Amino acid sequence: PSAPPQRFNFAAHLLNRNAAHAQQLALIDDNGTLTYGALDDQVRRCATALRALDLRREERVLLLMHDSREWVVAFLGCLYAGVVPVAVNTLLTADDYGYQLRHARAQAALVSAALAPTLAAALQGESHEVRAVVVAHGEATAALPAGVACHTFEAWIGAHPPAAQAADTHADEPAFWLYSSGSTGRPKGTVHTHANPYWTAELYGRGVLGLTPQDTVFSAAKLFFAYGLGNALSFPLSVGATVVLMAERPTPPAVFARLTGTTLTLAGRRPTVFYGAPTGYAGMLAHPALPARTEVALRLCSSAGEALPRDIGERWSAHFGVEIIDGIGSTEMLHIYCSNRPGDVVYGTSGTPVPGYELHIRGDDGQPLPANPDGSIDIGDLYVRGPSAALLYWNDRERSQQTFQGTWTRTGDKYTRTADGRYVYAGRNDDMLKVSGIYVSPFEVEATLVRHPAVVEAAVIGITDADGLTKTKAFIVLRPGAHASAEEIQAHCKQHLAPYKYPRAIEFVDELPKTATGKIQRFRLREREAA
Ligand code: 3SK
Repeated sequence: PSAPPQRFNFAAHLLNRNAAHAQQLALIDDNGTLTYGALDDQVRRCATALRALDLRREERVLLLMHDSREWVVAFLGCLYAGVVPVAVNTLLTADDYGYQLRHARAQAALVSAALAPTLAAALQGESHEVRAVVVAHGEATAALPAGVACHTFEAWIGAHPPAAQAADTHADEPAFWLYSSGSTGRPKGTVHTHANPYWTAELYGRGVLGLTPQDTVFSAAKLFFAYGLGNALSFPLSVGATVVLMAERPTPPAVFARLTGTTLTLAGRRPTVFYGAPTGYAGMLAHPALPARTEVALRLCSSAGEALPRDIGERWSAHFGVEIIDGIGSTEMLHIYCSNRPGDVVYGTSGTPVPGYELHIRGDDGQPLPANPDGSIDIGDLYVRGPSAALLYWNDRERSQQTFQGTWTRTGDKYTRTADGRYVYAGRNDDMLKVSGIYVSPFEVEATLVRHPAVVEAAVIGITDADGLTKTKAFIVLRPGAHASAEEIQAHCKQHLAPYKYPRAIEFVDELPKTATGKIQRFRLREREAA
């Protein structure tokens, strides 16, 4: 594909690409549908409405919404206006949102009504700069602080005419942020440009998945994840396909209802492309209501988030007669840069570099490891080079420099390469754990565990379940004479942390293995589990 022009606005690019088929369905969510013509109208109205809030180019707006037509309109409206949406995980705590609002210096927030109470709690205190909140999917149910104007999404958009012109943005100008977690410290504000989603859509959405206007796509991964944003926004809208959006959690029954087209708004339309994560595929395969092959219309499935165990891929293909295209991507690269290919899938591998990206496996000296005589490469650190890398982590020179090294990006993953050139995941080179495809820092969980009054010390590691997937396990030392059940400790974590971070298994121990200087030896716990 050719590079985008120097003056390039990704939202305007999507609207222009679809101008000729205004009647085609763009979005189907739980409450209704939107054609490409109506999407164009709403995005441009949203841009005017944002400008009317006095938001200026490059100012940030928090986007905290459940997947819906409004999410897409809000995101593209911001880009069209040159305002920068900061799309955040809907599963976090008020404390997390408070940090993100201050860190991004968000001037406004766009929120689903169900999430408005958490946002309102995050807005307590003086240190944020939010002047307006726009509530979608109902009315705000919680009082916002004085001085913060409140609007209702539909009326707010409806009150403004469509903007005639998109902001004249540069292809390399910040377009949006996503937050990426690290093993320590606060999450990193990862700044992406207008050109970056263009590249991922061309190189992976079109180049690898081969999406066409005839496709109907459905992603279990939500839009606030880089994976979901490509799956259900940049890729399908770049080719004029139809997107199915779902607000609720992607439980097996919820996903089955969409795959079989049995919700009210789908009315029989069935996705041709499904994107999930390994834990979701494993959960569906184990579910008694798994639809028959004849009930779905899939031509292709995609997986990312963590390495797809071979057995899950093989069982899914045997049942549905379609391949799962497993790949590896990152928030920093915006989407998948190494992937299997339709018709050329080797389960248990992440495939080969997506054309447009280059990979290195580097040794401890930072140099690419030489290939062995048979062409294989031993284990090392994976680096990637390609046109969709983020610019930087906001206000964090140190971590930016560790990750974005000139034209190369350090992925934090360890990989090997087979003799026939396929990349095989071999773990992380930091302590991060991927649980259900989402990063969890063991240190953050440990810090929460020791806030429980009965806990003296805790260590959290990743363990592998029967499906070959990673789950968290906490080893806990209780205070002498104190009592606490595993369920109570888990409830404590769900209360003080984003609930998905709670440890799935708990073992009470008398002491934790430590070095002579008192450092917890997590590797000994891992060895014990593996034995
Ligand atoms: O986890 C992944 O493999 C991934 C894929 C696409 C986009 C973002 C991520 C983190």
